[in-house]
Amino acid sequence: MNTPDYIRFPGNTRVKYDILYMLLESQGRVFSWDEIAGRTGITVEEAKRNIQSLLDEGFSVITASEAGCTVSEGQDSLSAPGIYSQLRTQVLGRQICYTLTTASTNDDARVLAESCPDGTLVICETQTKGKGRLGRQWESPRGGIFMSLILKPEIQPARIPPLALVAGYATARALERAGLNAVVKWPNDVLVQGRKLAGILCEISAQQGRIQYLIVGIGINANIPAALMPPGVRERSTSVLDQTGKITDRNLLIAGVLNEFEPCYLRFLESGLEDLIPEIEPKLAYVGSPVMIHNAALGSEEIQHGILQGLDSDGSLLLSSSAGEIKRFAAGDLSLRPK
Ligand code: BT5
Repeated sequence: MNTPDYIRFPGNTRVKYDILYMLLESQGRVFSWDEIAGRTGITVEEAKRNIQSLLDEGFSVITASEAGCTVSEGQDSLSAPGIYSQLRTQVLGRQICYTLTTASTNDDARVLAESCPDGTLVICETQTKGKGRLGRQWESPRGGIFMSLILKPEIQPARIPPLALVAGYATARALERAGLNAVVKWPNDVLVQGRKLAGILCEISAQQGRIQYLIVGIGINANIPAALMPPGVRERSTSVLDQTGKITDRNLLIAGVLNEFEPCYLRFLESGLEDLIPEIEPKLAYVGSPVMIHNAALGSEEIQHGILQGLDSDGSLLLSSSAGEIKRFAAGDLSLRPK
């Protein structure tokens, strides 16, 4: 499989992206052609060709005229330098692979994993075949966050399933910092006001009982009005924009997710989920409420009912039956709904 033309930061950044980030970092300021050329060490003609190439690539936030170029203020655009400047991590996101549009960042991350270090972040502006679990689709219009982390932990593959919950928890905390009351819906969703705002898809590649790499894909409805989602998704989803009424800084939110996720991930590698449960459980949706759980792979006859009690030490969900019996459900292909 071929991945689209990813730009690696730091790495193979081309001059046109240096120009783009210069404009993005000083939104509202007009850069003359001479200044652009002087700052990037190219001729004015080359500067014009590079700007045209960015416009052809879809960066319509740029306005070019005889006087020079600008990005008007308040534009929402992903930028690797914009993410770096807000990162407080040691490993996660220290390399960023960026492209404008692709089928799925998770699929590309699998290919990039061969040549990229642990912690690499793969991001894009839109996905044409965004993936959910079990072959489901993830709606990925522009304005959302589509990010995949390449991780290379040295732990047993069997310990990985609860990691989606940890990533969901980190995402919920980052959303909280953005002013939202976010909760984690076992096993892989983030909800705000009962609607889905983010989803996690973890994929693993293992050989002979050893993890080669792990991909943690996170989709967040940032600056997308849920009304633009197709019927069926629209009614059950929400976005940061819908919740706050404001365009959010996606670079800040991405850095926020990584800043929250890294310490949790390191603790998870060190001591498993158990250590994190006291923090995650209070953020778990539907605790104490009646829920139903079904195995999407097996069909509706597999539906089970109960009161959601919390998490077992391995991340399994605990439900109590009307007879008071406690049942455990391992993440697998299960979906949870309020009753
Ligand atoms: C998920 O699956 O929630 C995992 C989503 C992971 C997406 C990220 S984006 C970056 C990376 N690259 C990828 O290709 N994927 C990852 P699941 O639990 O199966 O939920 C999928 C269901 O959520 C769909 O069947 C819809 O009902 C609903 N849905 C689809 N798009 C949505 C959206 N943008 N917002 C809210 N709900 C959505």
